[in-house]
Amino acid sequence: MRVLSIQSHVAYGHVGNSAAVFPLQRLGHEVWPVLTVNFSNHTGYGAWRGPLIAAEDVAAVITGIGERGAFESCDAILSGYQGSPEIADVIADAVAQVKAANPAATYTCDPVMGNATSGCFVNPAIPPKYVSTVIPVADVLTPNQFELGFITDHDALSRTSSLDDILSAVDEVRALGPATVLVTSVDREGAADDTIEMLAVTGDGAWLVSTPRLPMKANGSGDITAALFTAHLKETGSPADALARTASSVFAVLQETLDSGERELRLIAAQGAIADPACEFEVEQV
Ligand code: PXL
Repeated sequence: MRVLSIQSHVAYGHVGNSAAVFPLQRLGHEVWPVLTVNFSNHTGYGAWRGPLIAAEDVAAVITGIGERGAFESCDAILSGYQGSPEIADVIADAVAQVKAANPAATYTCDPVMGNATSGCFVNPAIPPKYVSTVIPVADVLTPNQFELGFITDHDALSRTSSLDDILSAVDEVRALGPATVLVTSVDREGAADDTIEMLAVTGDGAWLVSTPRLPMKANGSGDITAALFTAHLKETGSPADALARTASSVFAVLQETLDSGERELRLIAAQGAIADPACEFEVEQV
């Protein structure tokens, strides 16, 4: 598979493309990373250095890839952290260009905005652009539960939400365009306190997987989740199998990170669990 991945780059640590590229490569896929920012480190540290990449420069890099005749062989487009709101138009344009060259290509949008613990950590002009410009052209959307609430104006999506509340927000977001939605960090009424869930919904049904909740916050876990789910869904064609593999690998990376005591994801150390997911967690159709 060949993946055009439009996301942030950090020199130190693992978020954005600096989280997504290696797992895709480890699974045997070719990745064309296009950078939206070139930061020293992720913004969770509260301080960082380095530039946002101007929208026209991001567009130029994508145009150059197209001029190599590469779009015909592009199987998937993946986008994550945008940096500035203008990048949304560049992404939508890239999706149109790739799909014109290869109608079978799919676009996965990870609508990076924030999370339940930190709230919204991106430029406030970015979330409306996701809704107006990017989400309508996405085939797969991978919000965490907080982002799903933000997109659908269900600010009330929280630990007290029921599975039905979450499923109806997913229906709303699917009506905007994406046929497949993966909700991460699902934290809902009725689930055990020591677990966290991922929910995949397509036109054919909904599947839930539950993993132990680890006492940690790891920047970049959403970025590897979106990348792995995209790759496994393309490869298997099965949302349930893609969910089982993704949950297994992400849990293993998080467990390895927790055990190490380090702040950055231990992606390299956990590469075996990326290449060969144990699929130890049961996926339940709901
Ligand atoms: O994990 C999302 C992400 C991506 N890119 C950058 C970030 C973050 C989250 O902190 O700072 C640059």
